Amino acid sequence: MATVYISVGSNLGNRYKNIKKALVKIKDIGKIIKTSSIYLTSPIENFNQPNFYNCVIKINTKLKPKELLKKLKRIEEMLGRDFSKKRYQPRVIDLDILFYGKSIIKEKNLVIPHKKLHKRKFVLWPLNEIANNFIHPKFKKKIFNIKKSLEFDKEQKIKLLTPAYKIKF
Ligand code: PH2
Ligand code: MG
Ligand code: MG
Repeated sequence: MATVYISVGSNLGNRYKNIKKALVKIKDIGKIIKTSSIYLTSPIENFNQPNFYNCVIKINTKLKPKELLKKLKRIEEMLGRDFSKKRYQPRVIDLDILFYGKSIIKEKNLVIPHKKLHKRKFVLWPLNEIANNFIHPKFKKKIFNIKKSLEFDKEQKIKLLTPAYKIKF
């Protein structure tokens, strides 16, 4: 059994419902242990797209990393994600594996820990809520310390939505 952190994002259609639907589907592939609040975040990489709803969840799963990736892609597909479009376009749902236990994996289609998580407020803020003491297996730094290094970044906007937006399981 592995403990996995997954980043969940949506900026197309009913963002809250999309996240909720994704979590319902994720329950079929693992046990959801924790969910962060949902945050309203400004887009990064492609600035010319709608704001995102983002959260992070912690699950326990028996699936191996590759199998998990495949199932998450399948869920994105079931929710109507259009894979024909080029990168960084608005998406119904995006499910990214952040950490798979303490594993470090470098394969063509799967890099764990997620390559950019340490640069992204939309990952670190919700992640810090549920895993502030988790140690990044590559950088050997705790999440709350990585988060600190981004606190002065004024470009990336992030706002906590009301606690009512926290999805409980
Ligand atoms: N995902 C991206 C690129 N930019 N920006 C925000 N705020 N939230 C995201 O989930 C996000 C993004 C690529 O997956
Ligand atoms: Mg992503
Ligand atoms: Mg993705």
